[in-house]
Amino acid sequence: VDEGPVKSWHKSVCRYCGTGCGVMLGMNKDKLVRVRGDQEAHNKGVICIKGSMLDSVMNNPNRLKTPKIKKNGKFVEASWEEAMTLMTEKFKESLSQNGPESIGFYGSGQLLIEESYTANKLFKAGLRSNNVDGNPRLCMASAAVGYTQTFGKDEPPGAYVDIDHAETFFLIGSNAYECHPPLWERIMMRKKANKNVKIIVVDPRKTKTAEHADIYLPVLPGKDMALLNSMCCVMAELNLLDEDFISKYVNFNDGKKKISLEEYKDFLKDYRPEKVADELGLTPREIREVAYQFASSKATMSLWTMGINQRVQGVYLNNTLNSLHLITGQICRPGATPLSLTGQSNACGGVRDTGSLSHLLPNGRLIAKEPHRREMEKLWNVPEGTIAPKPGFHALAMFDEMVKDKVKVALIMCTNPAQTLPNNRYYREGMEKAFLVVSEIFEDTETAKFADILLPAALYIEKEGVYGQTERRYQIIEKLREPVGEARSDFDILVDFANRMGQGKLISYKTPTECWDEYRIISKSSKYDFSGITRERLKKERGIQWPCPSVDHPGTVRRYIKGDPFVPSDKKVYFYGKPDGRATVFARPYIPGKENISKEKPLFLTTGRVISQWHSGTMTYRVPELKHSAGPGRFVFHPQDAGIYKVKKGDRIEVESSRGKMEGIVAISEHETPGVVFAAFYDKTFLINNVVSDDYDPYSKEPDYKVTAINVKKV
Ligand code: MGD
Ligand code: SF4
Repeated sequence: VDEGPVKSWHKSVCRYCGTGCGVMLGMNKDKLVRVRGDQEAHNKGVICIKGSMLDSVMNNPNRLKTPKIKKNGKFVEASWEEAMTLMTEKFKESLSQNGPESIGFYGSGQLLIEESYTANKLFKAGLRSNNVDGNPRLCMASAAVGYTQTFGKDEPPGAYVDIDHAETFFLIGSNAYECHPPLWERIMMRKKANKNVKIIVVDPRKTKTAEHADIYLPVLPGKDMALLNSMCCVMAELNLLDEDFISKYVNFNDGKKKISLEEYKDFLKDYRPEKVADELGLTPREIREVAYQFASSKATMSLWTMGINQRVQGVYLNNTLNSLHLITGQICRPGATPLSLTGQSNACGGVRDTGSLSHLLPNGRLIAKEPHRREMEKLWNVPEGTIAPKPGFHALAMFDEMVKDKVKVALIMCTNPAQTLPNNRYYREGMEKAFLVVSEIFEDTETAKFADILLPAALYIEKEGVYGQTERRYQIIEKLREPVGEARSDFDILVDFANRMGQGKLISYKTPTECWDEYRIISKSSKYDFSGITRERLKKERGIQWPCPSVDHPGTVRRYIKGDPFVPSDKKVYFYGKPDGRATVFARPYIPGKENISKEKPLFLTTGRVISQWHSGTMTYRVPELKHSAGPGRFVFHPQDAGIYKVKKGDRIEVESSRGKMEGIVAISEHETPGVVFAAFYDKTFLINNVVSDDYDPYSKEPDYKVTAINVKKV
C-alpha cells in the first residue's frame, strides 16, 4: 500500500526482537510510511522482514481505542476515570483484605525501561508486594542466572562486534537465521571474509541455520548437558585447557564447595564421548571434533538462545557454556566470548537490569539479601523494612496462585500469557478467577478475553523510552506521533495508578525523561553504572553500552578486561562480580528430564519461532504479507515420521501430551529430525501451549518449551 511520500526521517529502534536493530523511520506528518535499516547503527542497515513492515502494524485501524469494563460477561466502553477508579478500588480492597501477596504485576520484555522500572518500584517499594514478574521469565531467566552464578554479575561479557573477530562460531539452541537474521548475516559476512571461519551448529532440528553449518550435530532433544560435559572432558583429556588462564582467573565448584581442577577433571570422566554418544544420538568422533575445534580455534564465540534457556537444565547449560570458554581461555579477547542472544527487545534493559522479576531489585540486587534491600530503600527514600524480605511469585507460580485463589487482582501489561504460557489450559483457570486489568493495543488477544478491565495502550512511536538489548546497549525510541483514540502509554497508566494508590510521593516523576534521570543516577551505586548515558546522548548517538560512568565515557564494549571502568588498572582481566576476581567453573551433572519418549509417547514435540512472526502474532499475524509467509499454525513432521505415523500434508491429527490434547493440521519438512515434531506459537487458532509441558528449571524457574513427549493419532 502506498502510504504517501516521506516528509522526514527519524532514527529509532525496531519494536520487536532482542537483536535491537537500529531503524530509520520515514514519517509523513504523523503517519509512519517507510522503514529501513539504520546504516549507522550496530546492524549496519540490515533488518529483517518483520522490522521492515512495522508501518503496517502502526497503521492498523483496529486498535483498542478506549478503556473497557466487563459487565455481565461483555465489554462496555468506559472513561479513563471509570476504569482507573475501578482498578484502584479492586487493588485497595485486595490489599486491605488479603495483603500484598494477593496482588501482582505481570509485565514484559517489550515494555520500555521507564515502564518496567516504575511498575517494579511501585509494587515493591509502594504496595509492598514482590509479585512482580513477566515474560522474560519464559525467555532468558536461565541466561541471567547462569551469568550471575559464573561471573557474579548478570549480562554478557562480550558484544556483537565479536562476530567480526571470531574464527569459530558455536551455535547451540539458536536458529539465528530465522530469529536474529541481521546477526546471522553478520556471521556469514565474517565467513566470507575469512576462509578459516567454521560454523558449528548443535540443534535437534536441521534448521536453516544448521543447513549452513560446517559441522552440524543433530543432538537428541533434552540431552545437550551431556554433550557440553563431554566436550569439556575431551578438552581435559587432550590437554586443550588453558592452564595459565585457569590459574589466574578461575575457581572450580561442585555446586556446594570449591573443588580443585583435578577434582573437576575427575567429574568429567563420566562424560567420555564413548560413554555418552549413544544417548546423544551422536558419534564419539563428532564430539571430539567439535571439542577440538572449539578449544583450538584462534577465537571461539558461542551464541545461544531458547534451545538452551527454555530447558529444565537451563541454568546448568548456561553455566557450562560459560565454563567451556573459561577452561579454554576463549574469553576476554576479541572474538572469543560467550554471548546469549536475547529474545525480546527490552528483556535485558527493561526487566533484567531494572530487577523487574520477583526475586530481584534494580541493577543485580536480590530481594533475599538484606543489605540489598536496605540499599534500595535508601535510594528510593522509603523507610527501612519497606521492601518485603520474601521473593514474590515467579511467572508460573503467579498464575498458579490465581488458580489457588491467593493472587486475586493483577495488572498485565504488554504480554499475552493466555497464549504463551505452557500448559495453558491450567493457567487460564487462574486468569478466569482473578480480577485482571489488561493493558493492550488490540482487543482480540487471548488474554484480553480474561480481562475485567481493558486499558488501551499507546504503541511504539506513540510514546518515548529506552530499550536495552543483548549486548548491554541502551537505545532510545522517540515519540513521533500521538496515540490512537484515547490510548495512553503504559508509563502514563502506571504513574496515574501510583497516584491513585496514594504513592504519588514515591513515583513523583511525571515524564519518562525524569524517570530515566532518577534511574540513571541510581545505577551509579552499582557495577551497572550507566549514569553517563543521558537522554541527550541517546538522542544523538546510536546506542551506548554500559558500564558508562560519565557523560564523556564512550561506553564499554567488552567487560572484565582493560577498558572496563571497573577493572583495576594493574589487571588485564578481572571478574569483579566475584570477591576474588575469579569466575567460577561449575561441575554440573546431566540430569534427564521427566519428559522422555516411551511406547505411549514415542515422539518429542519442540516449539519456537519462525522468521516472519513475532511471538503470539497479535501484531505480525495482522500484516497480510507476514501472515501469508507463515501460513497457519501446524505440526511439522519429518518425512520418515510421516511414513511411520501414516500422516500426510493437510491431515488433521490429535496430539496428546501429559498436559492434554489438541488437534491441528500436519505439514512435512526435511528440516525436522526423525522423532521430533515442531510447532510454532504465533497462531491463536492453534494453541500449541495447550500441550506443552510446564516443567521448569528449579533455579531460574524458566519453563521448558522445547521438550514435551507426545503421542499422535489421526482424527
Ligand atoms: P507477545 O505476542 O509478545 O507474547 O509471550 P508474550 O509476551 O505473551 O505479547 C505481547 C502483547 O503485548 C501482545 O498481545 C501485543 O498486542 C501487546 N502489545 C504490544 N505493544 C504494546 C504496548 O506498547 N503496550 C501494551 N500494553 N501492550 C502492547 C512471549 C513469550 O512466549 C516469550 S518472551 C517466550 S521466549 C516464550 N516462547 C515460547 C516458545 O518458544 N514456545 C512456545 N510454545 N511458547 C512460548 N511462549 C513464550
Ligand atoms: Fe526487528 Fe529483530 Fe528483525 Fe532486527 S532482527 S528488524 S530487531 S525483528
